[in-house]
Amino acid sequence: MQISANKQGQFELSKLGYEFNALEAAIDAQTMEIHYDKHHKGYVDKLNAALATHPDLAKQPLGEILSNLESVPEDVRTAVRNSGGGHYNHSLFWSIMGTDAGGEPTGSLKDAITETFGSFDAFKEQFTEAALTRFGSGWAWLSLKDGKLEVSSTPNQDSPIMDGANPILGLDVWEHAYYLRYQNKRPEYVTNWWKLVDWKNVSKLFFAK
Ligand code: MN3
Repeated sequence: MQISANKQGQFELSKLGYEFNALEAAIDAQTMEIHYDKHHKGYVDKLNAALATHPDLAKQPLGEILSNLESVPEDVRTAVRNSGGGHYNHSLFWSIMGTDAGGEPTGSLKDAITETFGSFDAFKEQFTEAALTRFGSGWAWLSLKDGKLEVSSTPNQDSPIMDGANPILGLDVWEHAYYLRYQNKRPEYVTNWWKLVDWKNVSKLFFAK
């Protein structure tokens, strides 16, 4: 997914394609508002603060910066990893959820999932397992790496893109993503979250590989 800074070299909070209350089937409006306006915005602000001293970096798309973290100056590397990862991951997360959602993918994405995991249900089980076994804060992912689909999880705001993969579906399992409605019941959040997956947008990321 392509995320670039504006002409002033500032990364900006990505626009939501729906209202805060649109995802009530799994995520309440208050959680959405805090998650987007406070958490995600915080990552964007901290990323911009880190890049302010290295304006040349902001000329690259965020995905390129994150896939070459070792070439980011050491004084801002951790900040770029955490806040740049946070901006990238959340931008993807908002984009793969929607109101016309749930069910299963179709077409080539469905075929690729079936070929890789055996069936859509087997994929869903593996992804859910990755989300539930990620200890503490992190993410579960479906990514393309070297042309193949794979399920993984990452801690904190790390992203598969830091490891040479292209994430096309991501689930935020930080407590801030679900605690107000679900408290400690992460499995219930994950079960409900599948109703929000907009497979058309996941397919767009799949084909953008
Ligand atoms: Mn989050």
